[in-house]
Amino acid sequence: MSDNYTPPKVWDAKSAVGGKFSNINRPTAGAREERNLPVGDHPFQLYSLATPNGVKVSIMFEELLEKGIKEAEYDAYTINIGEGDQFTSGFVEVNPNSKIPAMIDQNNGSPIRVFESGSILLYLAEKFEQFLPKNAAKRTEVINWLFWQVGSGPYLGGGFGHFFSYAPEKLEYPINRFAMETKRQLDLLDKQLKDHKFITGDEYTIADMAIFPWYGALALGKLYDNSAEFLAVHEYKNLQRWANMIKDRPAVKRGRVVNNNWGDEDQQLKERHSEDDFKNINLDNVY
Ligand SMILES: N[C@@H](CCC(=O)N[C@@H](CS)C(=O)NCC(=O)O)C(=O)O
Repeated sequence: MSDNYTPPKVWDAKSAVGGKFSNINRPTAGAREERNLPVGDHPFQLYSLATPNGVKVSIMFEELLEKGIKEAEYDAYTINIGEGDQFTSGFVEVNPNSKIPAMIDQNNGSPIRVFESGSILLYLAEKFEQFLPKNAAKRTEVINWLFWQVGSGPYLGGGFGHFFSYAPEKLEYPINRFAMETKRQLDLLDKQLKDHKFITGDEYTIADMAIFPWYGALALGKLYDNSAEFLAVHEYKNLQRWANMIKDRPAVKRGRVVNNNWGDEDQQLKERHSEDDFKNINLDNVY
């Protein structure tokens, strides 16, 4: 790699190596291996990993169950994206885009596949009529912020987080570019949360569930080593207040450990099939 890169006339995949996760990247879509996914007995099958995008959905399931909605019972299986599980034929049938999270609603024998974290949150919110207001203006505002998160998150994750933590060398230009945008997003959320208890008002909704695992975790110093200091996240007081409120929700703590396969053993629930599975998990310190 050099400081003065001149792009060739036609890009060549062989030259695009380096950095965390680069070993699984290829410029083609589709299955690389024949392998079926496991299927449990519950109405919903979740194929995921405890990354910020993944935990949005496990938090939603745990919040539905916390409300006593037994029809939201789910089996969760870990998709190890570092090992390429997302490129197996079974996973690609559920999500042709090969990214977690992906879900099947068994729907009494007429399965419906749902992929993209935002789409899954909306699907479950509509199915159970929870965490999404019925009033048109309020509902639209929740969807505005849900789409904001799925559109903005990649600047934080794929942009700032990638160049700050994962890239093979520290490069000033992309770190500056994405730190600028990330700080702007943090300021936006801080301003929004100044006169709103939750993201869109007095109600906790799927917008909070989508935004917390990224921007809440960043504000709490749980994303990308040393980034909290670098981005001075303590300055965003309203965001801090909201993040500290959301992190203490029991369903958020449970959702965070589902499909977690790294860190302390007592915070890893690789498969989740019932509430009993949390018995050996320490939920005190997950965020
Ligand atoms: N827009 C997608 C993004 C999903 C996504 O980027 N998932 C990552 C993990 S956080 C993934 O599966 N990466 C595997 C890969 O890129 O091969 C969503 O919100 O669901």
